Amino acid sequence: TTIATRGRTLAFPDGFIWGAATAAYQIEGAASEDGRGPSIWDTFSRTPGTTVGGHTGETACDHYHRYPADVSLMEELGLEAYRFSVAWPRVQPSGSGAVNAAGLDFYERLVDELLEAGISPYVTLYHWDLPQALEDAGGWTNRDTAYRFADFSRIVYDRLGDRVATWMTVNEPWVSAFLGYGMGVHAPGRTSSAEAFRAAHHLLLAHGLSVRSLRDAGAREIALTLNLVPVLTPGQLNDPSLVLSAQDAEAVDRVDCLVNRQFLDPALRGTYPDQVLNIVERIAGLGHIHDGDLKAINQPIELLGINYYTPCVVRSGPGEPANPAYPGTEDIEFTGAYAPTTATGWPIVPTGLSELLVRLARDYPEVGLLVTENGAAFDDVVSDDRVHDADRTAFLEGHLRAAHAAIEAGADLRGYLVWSLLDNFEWAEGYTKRFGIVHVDFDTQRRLLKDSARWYREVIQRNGLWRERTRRPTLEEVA
Ligand code: PNW
Repeated sequence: TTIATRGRTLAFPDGFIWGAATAAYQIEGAASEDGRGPSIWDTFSRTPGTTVGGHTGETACDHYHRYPADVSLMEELGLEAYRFSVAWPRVQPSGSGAVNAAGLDFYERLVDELLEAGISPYVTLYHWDLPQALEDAGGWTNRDTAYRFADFSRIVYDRLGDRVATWMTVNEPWVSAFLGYGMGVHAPGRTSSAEAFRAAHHLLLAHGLSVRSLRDAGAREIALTLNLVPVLTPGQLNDPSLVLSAQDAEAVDRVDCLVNRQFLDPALRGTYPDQVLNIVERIAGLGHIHDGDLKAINQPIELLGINYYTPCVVRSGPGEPANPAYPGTEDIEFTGAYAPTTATGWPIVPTGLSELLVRLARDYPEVGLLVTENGAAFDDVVSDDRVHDADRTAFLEGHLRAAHAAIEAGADLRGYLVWSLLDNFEWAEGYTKRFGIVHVDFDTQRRLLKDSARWYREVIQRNGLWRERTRRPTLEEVA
């Protein structure tokens, strides 16, 4: 890829895709309307003590009713792509069998509205809202759920496949498995490391079976979306060329295997790393990994979706218990990074994105890359109908510069989707963490473009950044 320098513009490649992302349960609301069945996030968020303030996605951004105005907003921003997810329990209220026509109708209306506005729909088939009936039968710890997901994928494809070009299977299986079944901080709120590993494998199997059924039906562009995390030591944060001790190198490799390669390798190479198999065997046994599964998981795909927020900083720590989110990490210290943080407390490390992209391009050269999520929560303040979220703009600019550097280093990065279009239901954090480039007043449902959205619109228009860093406003301009 060659990138032209156009005057003062730091240009992205021609055809680079600019967009934004959301997920069904985080924005739709209308949780009990038009025949939608309950999902594990309805059950979980209605359980006292699970989400901040007891918040649920019952109403969220009311996008289910307001989608035409929301698509107009996207058009106003000049978005070229919009990634959203299909709520499985809207389409199949009990996760298998009967199809709810009203559910499919909604996504058809949304897709048509997007196409009319010239925006490409990017469809995620699973963004965490498992039908409760399937959870009652074991959820992702039950192998059968993977087969049900392949059926559901086909049902959605059959309705929208003539209009949707890009299909994403499961979003962030690591989060579903380890925060949902291991730590219990996400739905379904179970706390078993063994179940988390089984869930992870079945989510991968679901991906593979879904790719197969989408492909059979004619899908041409299919992606797996992973939360990918550069893993490094505190020393490497300051000096990337630092040579690690054998113990620190082992700590980094083990965490990298658990969070990244546990998913990348099966999907893109058809293997589990030995380090992962050893840990899975010790904690969960290997009985749930059947002959032929890795072959089923390793289906050719066109795109890898990368959700990047923050790196994972670790070093050797003899005697440390395992981090509950990462079973198998005994004797490793999770130090965190000494860096400014966002409102979720996540350190801001834009170079993590370039390192990640360059590494993926090197280790998995066959697959195209797409940033499917990147963004940040900050404590926004509305005044005079404006949100001066300079911190978010700086976050996005820093990460886009990092993405640009990775492209220059040869990474086949096709596009960038900001998380998120709208402030929304941020899972366990409820509505207290705002990731949107568009502000939402959850009392009135009024939308307001933040300064970051206006900035992003200009970036899209010029297909690039400014050579010089965005000028900070003077005090007078802020006043
Ligand atoms: C991702 N963690 O979730 C999801 O794909 C989005 O739905 C979500 O809104 C976004 O990132 C921001 O959080 C994550 O605690 C949630 O490690 C939690 C974690 C990671 C990703």
